Amino acid sequence: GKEHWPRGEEAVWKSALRDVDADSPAIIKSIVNHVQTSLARQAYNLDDLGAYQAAALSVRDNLLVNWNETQLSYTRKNPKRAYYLSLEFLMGRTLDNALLNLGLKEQYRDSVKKLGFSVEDILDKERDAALGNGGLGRLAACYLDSGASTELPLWGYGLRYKYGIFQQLISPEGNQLEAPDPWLENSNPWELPRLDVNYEIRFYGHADRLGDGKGIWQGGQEVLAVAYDVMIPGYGTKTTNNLRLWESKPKRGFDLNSFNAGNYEAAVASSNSADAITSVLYPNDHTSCMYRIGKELRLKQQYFWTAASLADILRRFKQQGKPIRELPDFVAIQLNDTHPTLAIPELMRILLDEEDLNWEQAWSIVTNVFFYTNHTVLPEALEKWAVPLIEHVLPRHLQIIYDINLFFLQAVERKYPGDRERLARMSLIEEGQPKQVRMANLAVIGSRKVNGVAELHSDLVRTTILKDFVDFEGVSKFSNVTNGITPRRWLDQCNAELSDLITKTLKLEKEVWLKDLFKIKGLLEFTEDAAFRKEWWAIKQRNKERLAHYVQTTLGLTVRTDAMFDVQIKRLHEYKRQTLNILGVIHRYLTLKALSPAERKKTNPRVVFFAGKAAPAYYIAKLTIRLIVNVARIVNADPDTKDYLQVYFLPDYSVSLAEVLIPASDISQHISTAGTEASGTSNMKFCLNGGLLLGTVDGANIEIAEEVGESNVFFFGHLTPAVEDLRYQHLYHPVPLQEKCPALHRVIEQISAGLFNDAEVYEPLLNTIRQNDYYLLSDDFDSYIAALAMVDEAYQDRDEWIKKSIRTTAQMGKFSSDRAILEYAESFWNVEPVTVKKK
Ligand code: GPQ
Repeated sequence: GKEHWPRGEEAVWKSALRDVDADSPAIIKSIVNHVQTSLARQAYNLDDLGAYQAAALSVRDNLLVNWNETQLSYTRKNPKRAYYLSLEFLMGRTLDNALLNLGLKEQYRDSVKKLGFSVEDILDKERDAALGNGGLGRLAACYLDSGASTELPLWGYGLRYKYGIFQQLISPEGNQLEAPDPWLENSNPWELPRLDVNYEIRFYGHADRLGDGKGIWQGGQEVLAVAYDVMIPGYGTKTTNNLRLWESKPKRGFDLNSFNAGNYEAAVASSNSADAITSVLYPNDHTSCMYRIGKELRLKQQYFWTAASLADILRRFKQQGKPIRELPDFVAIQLNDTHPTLAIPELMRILLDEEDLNWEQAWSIVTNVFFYTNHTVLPEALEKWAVPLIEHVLPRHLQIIYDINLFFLQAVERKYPGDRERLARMSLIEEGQPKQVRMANLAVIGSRKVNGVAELHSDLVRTTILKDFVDFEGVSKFSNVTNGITPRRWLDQCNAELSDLITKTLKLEKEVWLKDLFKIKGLLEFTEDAAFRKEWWAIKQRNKERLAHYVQTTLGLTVRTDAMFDVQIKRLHEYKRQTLNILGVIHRYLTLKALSPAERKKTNPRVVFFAGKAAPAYYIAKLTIRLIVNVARIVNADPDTKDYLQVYFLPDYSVSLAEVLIPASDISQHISTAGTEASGTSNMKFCLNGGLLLGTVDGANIEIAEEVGESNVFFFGHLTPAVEDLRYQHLYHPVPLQEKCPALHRVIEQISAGLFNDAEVYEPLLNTIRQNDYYLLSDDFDSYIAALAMVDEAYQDRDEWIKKSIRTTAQMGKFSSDRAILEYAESFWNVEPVTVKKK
C-alpha cells in the first residue's frame, strides 16, 4: 500500500542512493540509479511499472556490454555472417529471457525483493513485442535465440512496426473486434535507436535501360529508413547478436497524414505518407490477396525493408575492403518466406547499376547469397504482385525481373524445347488481367537452396508446387530443415518447476541439457519411478491451477482443475480446422445430454480451451470464433453437463498467454487437413511440456510421432495422398451429409436449429461443410470422434498416461531450434560459430 513508501528495506534504498561509496550490491545500485536518472522518479512514487522499467534498463546495460564485445569480435575476426530477413519477429517479452540468458535471474529476484517488489509482478508489466502473426514470426524469434546461443554470427532484419498484431476483443455476441496494439506507448527499453544508421529508400519515378542489362532509376520519392537495434542474448554465452528493425521517416519536412486508430482496416489501408510504411503489421496470415486496398503499402513495406537491409549488409561488407565478387564468401541471406524476395532484383540493381558488374557476374553473386524457406503449399498463400503495381512503385525492378525471366525461360526452353505449357508454369509472370509476378518462382531461381519446414512439407514442395523447378535444377537444391523451438523460453521459462525437476532428475546442470536437448532422453529411465511420476503430475496440476487463476482474474470464470485440459491455440484458419474441434465439442455435449446422470459420472471430465486470432477480413474464421464463444456460453451454463464439459475461448492470444496455456495442457490438438500444415511448432512446445498430441498425420506431427513413438500420440484422419481424391469426390460424386456422416449431420443441424443462438448467422460457415467441404471435415469427423474417445480412455489409466507424458518430453530432443539453426548454418550458409570470450 501507498502508506508504506518507500517499499522494501529503507536502508537498502538509502545505501544505494548514497551513490559511489555505497556498499550496496551492484544490481541494486544500478536499478536505483535508473529509477533516479533514466526514469527521473523516486523511491517514494515507484510502482510495478516503474520498477519493471528500471530493472529492464539495468539488464540492458549488461546486454550492451556483451553486445559491444560480440560486434567487436565479429569485426576483428571477420567471419562469414548470416542474415535472417523476416517481416515478422514475434518476440513476446524480453526481461525474463534476458535474465535467464545472462544468468542473473536469482540475483535480480533478490535485488528487486529487497527494493520491495516481486519479480513475477515486475515481469508481468512488460508488454509483448508482437511483431508477427503466428508460427512464421515466432519461428524467426526462436531462431534468433538459438543463433546467439550457438554463437553464430546471425543478425535479424525486420520492421519496427508502431502497431503490432491487433488486440483481439470479443463482443457480447461473440464477434472478434480488433483494436490497435500501441506496444511502444510506455517506451521500449529493449531497443536502441541508431539515428546515425539510416538509408534513403526510393519509390516510384522512372527507369531507363542503358543496354547490357544495366539501367538508371530516377525521380520518385525518397523516404528515410532509420535503424533500431534489439539485443539478442545467447543462453550461457557472451554472444549477443542484433535484430535490426527499420523505421520509416519522411526525408524532409513533415507529413500530415497520420495514423487514424479509429478504424483498423481503413487505417491499414490508408495514407501514402513516409511514416505509414512502418506504421502497422499486416494482420493477415497465409494469404497474399485478402486486402485489395492497402496492397501498395504492403509492397512498399517489403521493398523498404529489403532495400534498407541490403544497403546495411553491403556497407558492412564493404568496410572490409574486399571486392564485391567475394560477397558470397562473407554473406548468406535467409529469406523467411517470399516476403523479402524483392531483395533479389534489388541486389541485381545494385550490382548492375551501381557496382557496374555485368549480368553473369551479378547473377552468380545473387544466386550464391540467397536462401529461401517456404512455409506453405496452400495455393492462396503464394505471393503474387500485379505487374502494373510493381511497375508504378519500382519501375527499375520490374525491368530486372523481366530480364531475369527472359534468361531463365531461354534456359528452360533449351532443356525442354517447345514445351510451352512448362514455360508458362515456370515463368515469373503469370498471364492474366492484370499480369502478376510469382514471388515464389523468383525466390527459387534467385536462391542457392530452397527448403521446406518439415519432412512431409518439403516432400510436398518438391512434388507439387515446385516440381517443375526440381526437374529443371535438380533435386539437391531442394531440401528440408525441420523447424524447432527454443527450450529456454518454451520449457525453462514457461515451466520453471518442470525444468527444475528435470535438472534434479538428470543430475545435470541445466545449462547442459538446455543446450543439448537430446540429453533429456535420460528421463526415460525414470518412467517406472512412482515418486518421480508423482512429482511430474503434481507440476502439471499446478500449471493447470495457474491457468485457472489466469482465467479467473481476466474473465471472471471458474475453471475446474480436476479435469483433462484439452487445448487448441493457433491462428484461426479453415485448414487448421478449429471448426472440427468445436463440432466435436458439440457432439460430446449432445452425447452427454443423452446420458443418464449415473452414466455421465463415468465419463472423463474435460475442459476445452481455444485461443487465436482471425485475420480481420476472414469472414469464415470469424464465424468460427463466434460459434466457439456461443457454444461455450450454452455448454458452461448447462447444469446437466457443466461438471463434465467446459469450453473457453480465451481472447487476445499472444506469446505470453501461450506460456501459461502450454504447460497446463494434457492434450493439445493439431488437426489440420493432411498436407496443409507445413510444420506447426506449438505441437513441439506442448510435447516438450509433457502434453500429449492429438493430431492428423501432417507437418511435424509425423516427426514428433517418429521420435516419441506412435503409442504416445493420438493420430486420426485421412492421409495426404487421399486428400486430392476426396476433394474430387466432393465435387463430382457428392454424398448427402446425412448419409456420409450422420453424427456430423446431427451436430450441424442442431446449430442450424438455433441451439447456440443466432441460427442464421452460422449458415455460411455450415455451408462450407455442406457444400464442397474443401478441408474434409465430413471425411475425418468419425475418426476424430473415435480418437477423442481413445484419449478419454487412455486418460482413465492415469499412471500409464503420466508415463506417456514423460516419454513424450524425454524424446523431444530433435525439436530444439539449436539443432535447426545449426543445420541452416552448416548445410546452407557455411557459417561457423564465433566464440566471444568471457571476461
Ligand atoms: N506459417 Cl505461409 C505462418 O505462420 N504464416 C504464413 O503466412 C505461412 C506459414 C507457418 C506455417 O503455417 C506453420 O505450419 C509453420 O510451422 C510455421 O509457418 C513456421 O514454419
